Amino acid sequence: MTFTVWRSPLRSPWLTSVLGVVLLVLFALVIVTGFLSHAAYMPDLPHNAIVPAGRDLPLTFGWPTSPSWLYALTQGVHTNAGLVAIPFLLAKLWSVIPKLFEYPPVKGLGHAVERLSVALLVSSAGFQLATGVVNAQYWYPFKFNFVVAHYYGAIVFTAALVLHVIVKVPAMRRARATRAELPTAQLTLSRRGLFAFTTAGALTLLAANAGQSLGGPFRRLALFAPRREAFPVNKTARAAGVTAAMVGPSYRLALRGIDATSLSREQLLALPQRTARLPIACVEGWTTTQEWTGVSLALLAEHAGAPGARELHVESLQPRGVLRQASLSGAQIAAGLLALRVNGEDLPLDHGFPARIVVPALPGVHNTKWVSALTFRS
Ligand SMILES: Nc1nc2c(c(=O)[nH]1)N[C@H]1C(S)=C(S)[C@@H](COP(=O)(O)O)O[C@H]1N2
Ligand SMILES: [Mo]
Repeated sequence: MTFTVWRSPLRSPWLTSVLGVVLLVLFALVIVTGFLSHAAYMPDLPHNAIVPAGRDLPLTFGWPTSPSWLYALTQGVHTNAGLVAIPFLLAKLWSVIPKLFEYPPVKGLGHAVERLSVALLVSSAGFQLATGVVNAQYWYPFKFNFVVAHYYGAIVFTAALVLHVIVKVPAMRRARATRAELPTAQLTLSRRGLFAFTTAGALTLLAANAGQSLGGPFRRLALFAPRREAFPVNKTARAAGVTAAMVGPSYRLALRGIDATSLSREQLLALPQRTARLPIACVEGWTTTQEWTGVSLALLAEHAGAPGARELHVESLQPRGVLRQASLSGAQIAAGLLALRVNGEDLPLDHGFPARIVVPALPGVHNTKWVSALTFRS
């Protein structure tokens, strides 16, 4: 028995299963790129752990340093596919809403387990999409750590989705054969109209966001993005607690390896300089590519008496917060820069003056600004 308020003849197992296939493709993209993003953080290195390494899935590997736009691509796909999924998820929930009010609510043990797994799937999908959307708005309104919660949420969501697909494959097979002709007289919207409406919603979200993921001139077109300028500032020096006095003439970069030394900014500028066009690509799904100039990290490792170092611990002048330090792998040391200048000028304070890390294909979060110390380990 169902309530008669749900009268649309558009609802059918066929419609639900078609929307399910679209969502399966989108969610597969979101899940794969999401776990790749976790691996790109290199949580096996100290200070990069977003969940304790002993309690993590064994999914980390040596995230590559080329092509330089690799993280911009994977995270762009992750955030944009997630956004596009929202209208299709809403349409699919609409297509099955009468089932929510089914009577009796539970028909037996199997039915109870199925309903519970659907509840877990819907609530975890809602949690992942909601936290993802506010993160893509650079908004952190909750008390918990976004990255940790979104990661644990992803594990629950992935498990619930796999279970749901296994349980529903037979029903989907049956539904494909049941595409009935609809009684056109009763329709206020055709089936084609429903798909057009849902797709239009998805394309609107995509068009309003994709520009910040593509970067360059496209950033201007991202109407839903909070920052549309070509070279945005994520966290200002002021917000990080970095003052002009801290980066004044008394600034010295501490270099530790076998030897411990320190270099002034003038001494850093006197070393051989390298220039490279490299992106900053944030977990929030935006990217910006600029021309960075500075000293290669491999050369600084030699200065610290640790040529070919396998690990680098980077610390910032920033007094507090988890983002004041990060670790890089041997491959990232070999490919990375300690940038002193950008686009031919001194780094602006908000972009990390006197010196910041820039490594190809690295998530933005590890491109530490206002670097105070580099410790190389072999
Ligand atoms: N010291 C420090 N470095 C930092 C951060 C920070 O908060 N503190 N934010 C990181 C993050 S999350 C990103 S995406 C980039 C953004 O670089 P931008 O502010 O130059 O755009 O800087 C990274 N470096
Ligand atoms: Mo970031």
